[in-house]
Amino acid sequence: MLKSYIQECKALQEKFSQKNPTQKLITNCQNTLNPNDYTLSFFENLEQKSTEPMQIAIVGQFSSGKSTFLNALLGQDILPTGITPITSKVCKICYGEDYILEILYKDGRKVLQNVEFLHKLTRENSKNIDHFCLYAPILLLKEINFLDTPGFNSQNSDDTHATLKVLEQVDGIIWLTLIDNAGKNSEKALLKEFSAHFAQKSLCVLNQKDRLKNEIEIQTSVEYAKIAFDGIFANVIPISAKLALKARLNTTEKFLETSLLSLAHSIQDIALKRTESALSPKESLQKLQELYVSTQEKINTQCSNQKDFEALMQDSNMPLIFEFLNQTIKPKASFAKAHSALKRLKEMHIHLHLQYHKINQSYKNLQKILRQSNAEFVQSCTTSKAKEQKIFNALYLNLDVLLDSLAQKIFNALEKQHIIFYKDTKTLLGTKSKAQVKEVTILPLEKIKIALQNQDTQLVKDYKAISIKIKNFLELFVDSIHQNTNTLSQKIFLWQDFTPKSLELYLIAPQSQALQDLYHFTQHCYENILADFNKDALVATSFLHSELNVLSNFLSLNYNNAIDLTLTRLDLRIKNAIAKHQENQEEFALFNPTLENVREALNDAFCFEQFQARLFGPMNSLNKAYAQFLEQSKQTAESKTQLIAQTSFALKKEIDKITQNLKAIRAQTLTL
Ligand SMILES: Nc1nc2c(ncn2[C@@H]2O[C@H](COP(=O)(O)OP(=O)(O)OP(=O)(O)O)[C@@H](O)[C@H]2O)c(=O)[nH]1
Ligand SMILES: [Mg+2]
Repeated sequence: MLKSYIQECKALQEKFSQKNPTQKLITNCQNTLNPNDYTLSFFENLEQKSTEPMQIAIVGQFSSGKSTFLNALLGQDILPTGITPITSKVCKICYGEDYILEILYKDGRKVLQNVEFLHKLTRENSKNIDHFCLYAPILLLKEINFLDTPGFNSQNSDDTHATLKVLEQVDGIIWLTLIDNAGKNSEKALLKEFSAHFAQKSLCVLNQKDRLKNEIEIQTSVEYAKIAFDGIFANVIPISAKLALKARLNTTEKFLETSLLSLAHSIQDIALKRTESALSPKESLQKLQELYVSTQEKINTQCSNQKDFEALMQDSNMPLIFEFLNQTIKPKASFAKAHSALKRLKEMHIHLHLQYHKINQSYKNLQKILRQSNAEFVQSCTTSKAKEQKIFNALYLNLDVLLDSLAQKIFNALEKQHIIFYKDTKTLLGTKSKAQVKEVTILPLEKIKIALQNQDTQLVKDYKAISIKIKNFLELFVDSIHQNTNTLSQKIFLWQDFTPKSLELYLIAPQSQALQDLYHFTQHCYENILADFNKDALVATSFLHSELNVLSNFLSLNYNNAIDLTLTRLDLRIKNAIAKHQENQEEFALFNPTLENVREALNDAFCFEQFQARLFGPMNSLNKAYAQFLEQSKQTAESKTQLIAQTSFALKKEIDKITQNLKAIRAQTLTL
């Protein structure tokens, strides 16, 4: 297996080393590019085109003598000719070891036939045929292929169509026109359509010059055609295809080809009859004698006519056509092949470069949107936070005022009572207890509790209202945050809509991986980009939601407890102080709560410090929620931008490869 692999590699290397520089460059370019960026047929076609013989189409009005002209070129009366429109299918004439006809059907079938088949064709029985390929053992065909085409201006528009299609693929044309009718406006209009494409590789042939009276008429027609077709053709040559064909069918080579073959047949025939004893020795000798004499006569005629046929050939002007083909077309053929292959290769690379550039640009546009989003988020959050912060602070101040009035109410409810305290004094007679009446503050616990915990009082209603306001504050925040993500979504959806449209114009490689990736990315824009920003918004919202819930629930569920706790603590403190004072008046003072003492007790029971920190402090919950959203969305934008940057980097690498190829193509073009 390894052996066959090595052999395969060697064969490939050998094939590669036989390639000319243009072909090598084509292969290099193909190897460099991403396989999804081109179709195999493009490079196969390109390489084939750069090696195959030059394609020259014989075109002109119907019955101008195109097929006769090609027969004269081939030196064979193969292609059917006639005074009505005859050729209805394109016939490509290429090099082959033998004369053989390949029929290429419209359904893709290929069938080999004798060349005589062409003469049996009718429009009816050739309906399913697309075109023909005629193989002939003529060396010129190794370098130039000719295409016989249906004539223009026949009544069948399909013929004109078939010819126009051929013109898109060939490298040059021979325009064949009647010498006494050349340079008509209709001809010029038709030629102008495609002549620029062929430039100096085209020839105008004025046919049937034998029908004009003399050389002066011929020259007049040539001059007229030269002016009429100015700039379109490399040359204008008057010929007679009919005379040329006649001359070519009667050359000494042709004579030898046919005579030697028939002589061999005749001798073989005599020999056969001799072995079968059908001929006596005398008869056989006589037959040989006759064959000798008739052959001698044919040779004599050929020798005496040879000069006439040579003159006929000169007179037909056909040698000028061969000269043009050999001296003008052939040298240009290889150059033209390489040039056209490089041109197509360059065009393909430029388009591909543009496609990659556009893809990259699309990603860059997205990066720009993401970068801008960050700055826009900061700006919009700063504005909305400034507004919301005032409302947020007001919630805290409301609670503060409410606790103040609660404190006042409790303070006002404190009562004074007179209690007798006994103080022991030591006398000479022993210890003596002395009674002393003192005014003390007491807390009518149950009475205040009932008054403060009555749900119908304005105070309790205000208190509940704060709880609801704190809970509802979240909506404001959610609206502001969504405003940010919605603006970003709109921009991204616009980008998503615009991206495929912006690429339509530059599509050369629809299967390109980079393009497919971009399409996939745009189709999944939400999952790829927006989902994470929405998640950031959700995380910040959830944070604030739980913060506000804690505060709001504390206020709504804990009011009675907090009041209980405040009053019980105050009462205990007062009672403790009285008890201690009872024990030792010097050491322990009575406790007469001030307004501040009451407020402090309320602060404690209501966890006021928590409210202060979460609603008012420098790092209050609103501040934290916004900071969290901005930080998270900044990180999200950065990670997305970085991801896109990686894609962009890979794209740039491809673009660099294409640029390198383009440089090599340009350099190779300069060497031609
Ligand atoms: N007198 C004269 N007749 C010619 C010459 N060349 C061709 N013809 C005749 O012109 C007629 C048309 O020739 P074709 O070769 O069939 O012309 P074509 O351009 O191939 O015609 P379509 O295939 O129908 O478009 C035939 O009868 C030819 O014999 C020429 O040089 N002189
Ligand atoms: Mg023809």
